[in-house]
Amino acid sequence: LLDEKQDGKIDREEFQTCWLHWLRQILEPKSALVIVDVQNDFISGTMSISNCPAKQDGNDVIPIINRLLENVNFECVVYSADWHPANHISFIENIKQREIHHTSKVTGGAAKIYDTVIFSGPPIMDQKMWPCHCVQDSWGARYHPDLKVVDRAIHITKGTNPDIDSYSAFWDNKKLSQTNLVCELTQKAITDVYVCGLAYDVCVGSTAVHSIEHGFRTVLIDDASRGVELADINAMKQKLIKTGAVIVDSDRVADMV
Ligand code: VGL
Ligand code: ZN
Repeated sequence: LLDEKQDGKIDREEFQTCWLHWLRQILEPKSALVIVDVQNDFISGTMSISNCPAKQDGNDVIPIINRLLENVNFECVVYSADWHPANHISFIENIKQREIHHTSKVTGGAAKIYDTVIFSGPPIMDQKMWPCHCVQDSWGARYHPDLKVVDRAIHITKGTNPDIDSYSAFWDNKKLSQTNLVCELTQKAITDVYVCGLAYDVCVGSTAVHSIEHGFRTVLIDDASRGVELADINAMKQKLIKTGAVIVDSDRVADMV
């Protein structure tokens, strides 16, 4: 930049932009904590991750997240909730009622729980089958009662379209529509996004990937997240690192914010 000027000086406007704006942003991060899907059904309800292959316990994230909320001064706190209508495409219970052609990617035949099936279109779609969970307004869809919910938080519901699943708190799985999360974060001039919650390899990971795609510095809080399948958790970690996210434990976060 300096080399381009004959007199070696940068003009006032460049100074404003480069130094006051960008440098301030680098030196003064504004951080958001995004708490993904810490809902009853994922902890002790129909889709308890303790029954899932990795046999992790969703309860474990609650004290860690509560401690972060008490000890770290986040600019804003976001809670997301999986919020499905009863006829949602991801529920194995609905696979017959929907009367659409499907084949299991795994067996090529009738789908079982946790199978990925291909639904005939439009749009032709890969969909992992889950037990009925997080039905709108049900007990299972509520935040776990022990989770601290701070005042003036942003609450995001997702997965409300019966025909499209939505793992991330930003986009649905087909990227056909967005929640208003990116607008909310942009309005607050958020630079850094910290993601945690349930499930690591599904909604937490997807949210972090989309956060990076939106240009936020993105940090996944490892010990404040629990997942479904060990192989998928590890694959998600690799993807996150490759995409440019940082993975840390919660005791590091206070120093970063
Ligand atoms: C989730 C599976 C299906 C999650 C939501 O919150 O991780 N997983 N729907
Ligand atoms: Zn869901």
